[in-house]
Amino acid sequence: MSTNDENRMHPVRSLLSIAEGKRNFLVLCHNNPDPDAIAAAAALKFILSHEMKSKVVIGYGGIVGRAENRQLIRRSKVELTNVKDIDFEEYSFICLVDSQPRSGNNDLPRHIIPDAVIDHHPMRKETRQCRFYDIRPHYGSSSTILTEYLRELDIVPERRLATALVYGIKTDTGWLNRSASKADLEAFNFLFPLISTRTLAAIESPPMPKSYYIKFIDSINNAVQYQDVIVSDLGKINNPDVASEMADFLLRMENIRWVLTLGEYKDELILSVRTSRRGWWAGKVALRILRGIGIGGGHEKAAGGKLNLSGLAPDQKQRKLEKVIERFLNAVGAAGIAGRSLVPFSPPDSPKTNGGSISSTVTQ
Ligand SMILES: [Mn+2]
Repeated sequence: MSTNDENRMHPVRSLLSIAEGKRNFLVLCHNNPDPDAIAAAAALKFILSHEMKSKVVIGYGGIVGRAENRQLIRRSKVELTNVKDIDFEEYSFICLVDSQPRSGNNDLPRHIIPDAVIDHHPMRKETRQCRFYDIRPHYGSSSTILTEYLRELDIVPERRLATALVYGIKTDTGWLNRSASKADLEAFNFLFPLISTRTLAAIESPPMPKSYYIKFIDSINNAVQYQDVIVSDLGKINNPDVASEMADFLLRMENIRWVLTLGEYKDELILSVRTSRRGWWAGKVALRILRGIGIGGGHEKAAGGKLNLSGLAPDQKQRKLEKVIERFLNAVGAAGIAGRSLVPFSPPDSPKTNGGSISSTVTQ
């Protein structure tokens, strides 16, 4: 555990003691929040409103993309407020959850030092300036940290919150199989008898939009295989979570150990890295391929990042994309391997040429 010294023994008590006397609380998730961020924020909101008898707002930047995540919010009745409707100056206590200051994945204004940070990503030096921080990179999820806080306070979470926390642990650890520790298993075992399995099932299989199915076509058609590595350029995507959804999907292919997916969302190139290898490789690779050109990071087997494309002409965008792919192939030891299209034949109706130039298979 990497916490301020006085926090080490009873982190939640330290958190509550520095929150004493404050009135308006903001719990801020990372952008495009995932189930772990949503559930951990909901648990922290519960703790703060229960113990401090004060108003607590959960904020997030970006959008909630995945249908599962929207279903989680609906079924767990978690209220989230987009940062565009948040005036940060209104809050006397700001807590970052599942994210850290200046990590590039949250919309906290740069001049604000949050009062508290709770996260399970690797420690950042900016976090040490905060009055309270509880950073546990060896944990599989932030939901696990928050479950421990509830237990420390003898709070038995009600069904909806327990269900959300289980889903948060489940998605960040792939049913306790990915980057999970003994603490994650213990939190899971504590929560599981308290959940609604019917709600959990409803969260896991919501109705999917048609665009979701159509994106599979691009992710397969545009996939290039380099032995046990797949790279797929998804073209334009309608929400940033599509990159990770398609990366998860492609990683399940037999004999594939690495996947990189890339997608253009608004003015950014979003990328997602997945591996079945153990040992923090995904996070390291994401950092390496984005060094100096973007921001990113992640966990043992799943990571991601983004780089800015605003103001770039199409050929400049293309060069950036190629640079990312080249760095990725270098980082995973696939440089020099000839890539082959995953699909061994062109779809019957795809045009082969376009006015003499080779047409892209990116269909938008
Ligand atoms: Mn997380």
